[in-house]
Amino acid sequence: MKATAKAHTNIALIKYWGKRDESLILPTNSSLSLTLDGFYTTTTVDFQEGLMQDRFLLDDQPVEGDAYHRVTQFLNLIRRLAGREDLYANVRSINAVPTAAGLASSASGFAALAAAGTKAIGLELNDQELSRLTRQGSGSASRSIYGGFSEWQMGSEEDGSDSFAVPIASAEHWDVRVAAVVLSSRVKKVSSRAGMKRTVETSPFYPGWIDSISKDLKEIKAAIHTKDFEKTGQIAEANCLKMHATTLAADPPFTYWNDLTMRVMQTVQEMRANGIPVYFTIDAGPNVKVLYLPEHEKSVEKTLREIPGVTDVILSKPGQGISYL
Ligand code: 2P0
Repeated sequence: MKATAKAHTNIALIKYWGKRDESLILPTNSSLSLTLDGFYTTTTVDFQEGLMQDRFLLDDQPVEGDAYHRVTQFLNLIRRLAGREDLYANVRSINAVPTAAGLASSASGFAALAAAGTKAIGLELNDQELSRLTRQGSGSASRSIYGGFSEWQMGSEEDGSDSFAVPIASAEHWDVRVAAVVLSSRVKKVSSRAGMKRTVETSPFYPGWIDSISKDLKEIKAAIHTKDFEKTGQIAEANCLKMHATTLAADPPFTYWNDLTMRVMQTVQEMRANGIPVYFTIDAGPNVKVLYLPEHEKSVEKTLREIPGVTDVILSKPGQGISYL
């Protein structure tokens, strides 16, 4: 009972920042992302009779500890859904997500695991059901079921039945590019899980964040549909700054930025002042992702690479949703 699936990671333009239920992974706000072609995970799940426990190989290395635990917990959900709690699996994942790029490999990782695992055990889930299940592995992964732009609708049910992602526009709809600017491969000090929890619990700015989401979402969806790059970029950049502002007001306060993060942000704003439409967004780490259009690729890449302290710039197009190999 074996299946292989490939999933791409995604970059949030409207950020997921906060949970209302930590075990079911239910968010306090809806979010919207672009799936990226350049970063993906390929996972094979092989359920076998007679195995005594799950085994998880990541890039051919056996994984133990927390990461192993998250995978077996997620396989438990699949086993329970299929009524096959007697089966264990060999799981083999290959990550084509440079960890140093600061793009969440948990998004592509759990999306590929969910797709391969459910298929291997014989479940036939539609995209919505698959997204809802994937959400319980990692929130942002729920959006990686689809290619192009997708929205994770937070839902309101306590059991999470209405919290899943839906497609907004395909990868073919609009060729918006993303440059991942690599600054640092240091392990982040505050994980996104811990960071969002502290922010929800202590930041006086958090209610302001929540209040602003529905307007951002409504406006960015309209801008994506009409391919209004300036509008899309402005909303994404402002949404990112708002998310990061909430962490500065947390107790104890923290930030994911370092000096180079600021430098890249300023360079992006300078490029814009010089007439090149580019916008930044930043997740729970110091690296910056830059949104641009294909016609500006050469100049954007060159300018970003010239910033002292930038170690790499990785370019990506919109990517596809889940596929089975
Ligand atoms: C996002 N991030 O929307 C936001 C923006 C980081 C900043 O989703 O706890 O790994 O597994 O649900 O999805 C990172 O958090 O968190 C994240 P869990 P996840 O992409």
